[in-house]
Amino acid sequence: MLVLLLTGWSAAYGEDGSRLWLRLEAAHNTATITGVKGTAMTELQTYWQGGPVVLKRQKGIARDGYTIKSQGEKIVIAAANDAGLLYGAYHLLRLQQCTTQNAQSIKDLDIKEQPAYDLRILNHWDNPNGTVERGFAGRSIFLNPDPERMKMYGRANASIGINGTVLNNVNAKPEALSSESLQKAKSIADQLRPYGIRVYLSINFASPIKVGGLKTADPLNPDVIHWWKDKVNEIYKLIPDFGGFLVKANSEGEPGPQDFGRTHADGANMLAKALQPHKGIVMWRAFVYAPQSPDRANQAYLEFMPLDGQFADNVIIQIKNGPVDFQPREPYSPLFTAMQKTPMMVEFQITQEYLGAANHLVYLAPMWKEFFSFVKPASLRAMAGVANIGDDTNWCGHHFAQANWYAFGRLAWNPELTSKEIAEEWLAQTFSTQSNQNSQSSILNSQLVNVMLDSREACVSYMMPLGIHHIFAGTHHYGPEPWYNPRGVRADWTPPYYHRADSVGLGFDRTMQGSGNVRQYPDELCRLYNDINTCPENLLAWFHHVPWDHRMKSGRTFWDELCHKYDDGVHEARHFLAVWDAMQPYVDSQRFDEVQHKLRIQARDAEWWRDACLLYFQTFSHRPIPQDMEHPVHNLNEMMQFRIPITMYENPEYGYNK
Ligand code: GCW
Repeated sequence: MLVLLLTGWSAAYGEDGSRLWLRLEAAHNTATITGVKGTAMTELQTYWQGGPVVLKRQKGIARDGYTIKSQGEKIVIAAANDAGLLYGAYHLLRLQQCTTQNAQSIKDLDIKEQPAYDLRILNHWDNPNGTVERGFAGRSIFLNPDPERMKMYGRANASIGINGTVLNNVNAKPEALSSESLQKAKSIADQLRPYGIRVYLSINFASPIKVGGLKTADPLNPDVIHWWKDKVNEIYKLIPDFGGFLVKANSEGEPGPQDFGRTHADGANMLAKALQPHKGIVMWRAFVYAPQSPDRANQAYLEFMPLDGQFADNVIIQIKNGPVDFQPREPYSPLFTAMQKTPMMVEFQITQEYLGAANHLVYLAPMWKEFFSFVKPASLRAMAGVANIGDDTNWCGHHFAQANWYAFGRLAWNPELTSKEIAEEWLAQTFSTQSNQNSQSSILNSQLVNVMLDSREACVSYMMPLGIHHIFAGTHHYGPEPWYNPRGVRADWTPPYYHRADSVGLGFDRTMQGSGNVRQYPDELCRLYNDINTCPENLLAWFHHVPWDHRMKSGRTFWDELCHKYDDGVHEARHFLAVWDAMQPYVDSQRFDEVQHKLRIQARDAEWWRDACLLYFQTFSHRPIPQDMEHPVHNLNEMMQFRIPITMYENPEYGYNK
């Protein structure tokens, strides 16, 4: 016991990442916490090491918002609801963890916070059999929900303001609505309720047929309407605060209203009507595209714009940040600025399907902030993030992937926070210890904050620079496969559809002369993107078929610039490893080794991406790789033979490794 007390919580529990950023040490002298009882009080009683805190309910504060004020020796947290008190409590605990002094010194507080969005929600792509689609951190935490794990999940989410979770994959199995799964959803909802988190479910649009035994799922058919109403009532009997449905319809083979000659609005509104008496909502995804479409980037706009204004009040259209699919860089989806009369929410992907899975350190806040530099946060109703969580001990597969879960929550609370502020907070909470708390932790934080901030751009450079997109491997999506084009696979699932490399150049012509995609953007951006001389270079090959000899701002040809970008990316990835290696004295050994192992994979993968893409594109450009950069060290034919034998539910152990 004495040893435990002396060495503290962290030594007792080890540093395996299981406590995420909540590496709070149990308070030795319980502080006096008075006022409203509940989870906020319990958390503060357990972990707050400062002076007395009063929790009080106060009208006039926005829902989920709070104030924290010092009054003499006391700190008063006031909120309109329990969730607000809890968020206030976690704010205080965050201050305690981030200060280099002790909590007793936290004074003169005058904080006022309210969330930008009422709904801050995770989407789990978890299947009933425990696999997680694009999950790189093990199996579903909801398969056999472990109460301790659920509690930690609740705490972690509440600590960053997340208040909703969709428990199952948008590729929803009909059995998501069976009595057995609803019982399970109820049990999870009961465990998460104390943390202010509501549960939601993804539904399969054909459920009335597949579960209900009806002949149709036509949203205008009275029996179908009735079936959904009954189902919804059944759910609310079990889960009175159930949040609602997330729907992927008529997309990638999922059923939807179009199968019955109806529109997305008909489908969404029918479900919305069933949920409305219970205050439930429908999040209807705009991720749709037809295999025969000449430009997949055009599709969501074409299907949804004609329906603008036709959706019920409790429907929100959930749109991925980019018009294609979570690529390392895409322009924003033009639906966001086009739709005027429909509530919209953005769907970000926290899990790194296209950004190195759980092997690459890629901090995603800068990517999401880039989106918000085009789409005003206030134009949205809510924010969703595809979770990167599994049953791995450290939850996310990579210790630094935890930062993306963290950043998602913080930005859903306040999209004005900077990537740097969030990274600094996260680092301080995740890596500081008693022994490195002062000057050493600032060395660690200042070095790592730059690695984090530069990591997304580095990833773009070594994977898909200058607007290139969708050139990843088939099925599992890990690593480069710009040549992937097997017979029988739909064209818009193959890289050549996107990169269009030929003897002239590289890239997808989306100008007025091409697919016309630029027209979906506001006039000013349309003109900017349409002209190869004004189009931002980081989106050049997204909007243009760029001639190999096109002159870039640097004075180089497009081909030479492409080569240099790839090579720069490789050097950055190696630099991240070098910075980390120098951090060894300041990081516990387990996490040091695990992150080092991953950074080594990342550096080798970056080389693999560079070599594969440059050697492959060179077969079209017929131009030499510039002398003033490192030349490929791998052989194209060998890389083209290489396959990783995994499914879309696993993290690859490593990439090309010859
Ligand atoms: O990015 C693609 C993924 C699919 C996913 C789909 C979607 C859940 O490759 O695995 O399916 O997007 O968002 O619906």
